[in-house]
Amino acid sequence: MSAIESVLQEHRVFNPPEALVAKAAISGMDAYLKLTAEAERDYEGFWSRLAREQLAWHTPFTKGLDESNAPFYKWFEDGTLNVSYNCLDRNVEAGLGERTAIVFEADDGTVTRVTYQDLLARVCKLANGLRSLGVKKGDRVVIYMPMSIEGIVAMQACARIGATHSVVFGGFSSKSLHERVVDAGAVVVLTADEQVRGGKVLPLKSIVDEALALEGTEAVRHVVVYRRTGGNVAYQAGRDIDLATLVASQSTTCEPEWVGAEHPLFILYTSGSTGKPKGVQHSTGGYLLWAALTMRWSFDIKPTDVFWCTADIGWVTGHTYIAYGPTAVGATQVVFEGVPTYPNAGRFWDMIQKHKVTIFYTAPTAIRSLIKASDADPKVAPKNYDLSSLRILGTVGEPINPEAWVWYHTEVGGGRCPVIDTFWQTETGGHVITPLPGVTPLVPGSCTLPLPGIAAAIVDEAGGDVANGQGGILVIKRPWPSMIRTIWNDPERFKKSYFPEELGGRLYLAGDGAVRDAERGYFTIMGRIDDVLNVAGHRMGTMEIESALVANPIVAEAAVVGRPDDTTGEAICAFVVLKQTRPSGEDATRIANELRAWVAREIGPIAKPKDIRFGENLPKTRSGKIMRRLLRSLAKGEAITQDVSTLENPAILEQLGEAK
Ligand code: 6R9
Repeated sequence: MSAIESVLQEHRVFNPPEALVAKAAISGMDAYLKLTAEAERDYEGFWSRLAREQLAWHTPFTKGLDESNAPFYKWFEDGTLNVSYNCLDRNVEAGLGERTAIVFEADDGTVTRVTYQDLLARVCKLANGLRSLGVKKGDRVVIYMPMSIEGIVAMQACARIGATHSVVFGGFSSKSLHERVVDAGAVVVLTADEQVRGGKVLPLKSIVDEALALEGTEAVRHVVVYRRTGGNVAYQAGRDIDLATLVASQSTTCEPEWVGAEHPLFILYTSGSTGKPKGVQHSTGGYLLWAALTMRWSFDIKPTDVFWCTADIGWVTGHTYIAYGPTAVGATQVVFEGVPTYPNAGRFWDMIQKHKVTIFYTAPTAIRSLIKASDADPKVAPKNYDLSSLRILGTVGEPINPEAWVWYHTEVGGGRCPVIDTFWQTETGGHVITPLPGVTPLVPGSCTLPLPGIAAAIVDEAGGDVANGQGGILVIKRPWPSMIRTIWNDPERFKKSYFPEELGGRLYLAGDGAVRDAERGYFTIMGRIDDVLNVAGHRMGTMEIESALVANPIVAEAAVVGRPDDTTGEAICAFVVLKQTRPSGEDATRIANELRAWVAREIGPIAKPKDIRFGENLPKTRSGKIMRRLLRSLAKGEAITQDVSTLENPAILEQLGEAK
């Protein structure tokens, strides 16, 4: 049975716990429906009310939504505010200065606590430091840092002075980093000497040096280095400076730069269906509204909670639910440097027990790998730990299969904690379709219903509505405050990718297939419908990996597809034609390993193909199109039942069936 069939046949329903409903921010289905009706009645007024309630404005806005240049929508445009002021000063002014903002646990288990007062002081010092390097409002700053207090401070410091940050995940290669630094036109790069994950020390600064040695990076004036390990790294005189040196003499206060609500808070690169990553540009006001609102709505955050999102700041989840959301609502959060399997696969449970985590937010791929690990070694199973502090669980990044959902609910949540399956994307800024802990009866594998005001729908290829029970294309019919504003440097691509003419030019195209069930209208996401793979919750473009492979001098041609994988959701499978004759036996294994290492260097280890298969050619139609559908069947190991009569070279299928 396929994953989607198993969700659609899922009849177990888990009602929200009474005690939770009683105290929830949105309490009961009637309260949800009331908000939905309010948005329906007065869409602009609804979001304006929430923006006034949730955020501190320096200058109030007078208009909610501006649609005059659609699909380049603007929200709260004439209002001014500052994100760092909202996340830090506002909490301190409200008397929360002594509250713990961050409980940081390092890879080796060392714990550091930072209060809101401390965090504000550290952010101000770095903000002043950046200003002293000449960084101004609107300048771009690339952050290539490990999970750390400093990483969050760096993001908040940029926000404080109105610099637009672009965080690049620390697992990306120098080439990927270079591409992003150039596209963003960064003037400063913030990094660390090294990073520590799973007991291993990995380079960062040397990768920055490699990236900046490549062409087109002349705009980068300074590299600021956080000393994480104290390892021996090269410094370029005049360009590189230690973070500690930069902030040493800086003041602990710093006047925030008041920016317009549409000012770009950040650019975050994500994969699309071409080889070039897209710089998703987010706003200040609408984005921050979402970060705060969804902490309250989806996670029902309370002053007594200890929130833990296990994402990395290099991904959007680490932006909205680590750097901005928890701080915007004055929450206490755990931030973790390491990996879930070090020193053993009980690490998450141990940390939940130790820090009395109440809301835990992780990815299905982590859950699935921890299920496997605790099957193999019962000592690391959640039942060996006291997880009674937990009250809400969340998941994000990819569809969660019902088996993993039920395990999470039962073994981790003790059957008490709602599992909040939050569907969203880099482009949506925060949750868009998600259950609410005090509202929604849960069905394992379904992300249930849109947030109030989110006009999610399923349409066919012409943009027409599709009946419940029938699959189709997931769209959002009206603009919402935290939506992507544009693709940095490429507004045309923004329009084409997200508001395609084929769908009428006004529907936001998510890029996922979905279905609503007939009974409740609940949404289930069926996965990407474009050339984007989701490997362990990481978005990877097939074209990006193909371009990396063909950049190798021995490769003539390559095609990349995904195939289902028990742990990572999808796995990368590459079909490769070499310039030399097709290798076999040990030769093939050796070359496959070389190509994996090559892709790791070109993009990053997350893009390494799991399977590499060599052929003398790829299956093509007579007009020369690669038949990807056939490749997907081959990757899965399925018998080919499709019509192959249009295939130029049917004999190739047999060769490509063998994995290396
Ligand atoms: C936040 C994030 C977005 C893509 C998205 C979809 C998949 C995310 C999901 C989910 C099913 C969920 N996705 N959450 N699929 N259920 N709860 O992951 O952003 O990295 O941009 O990925 O991830 O395919 O289109 P991003």
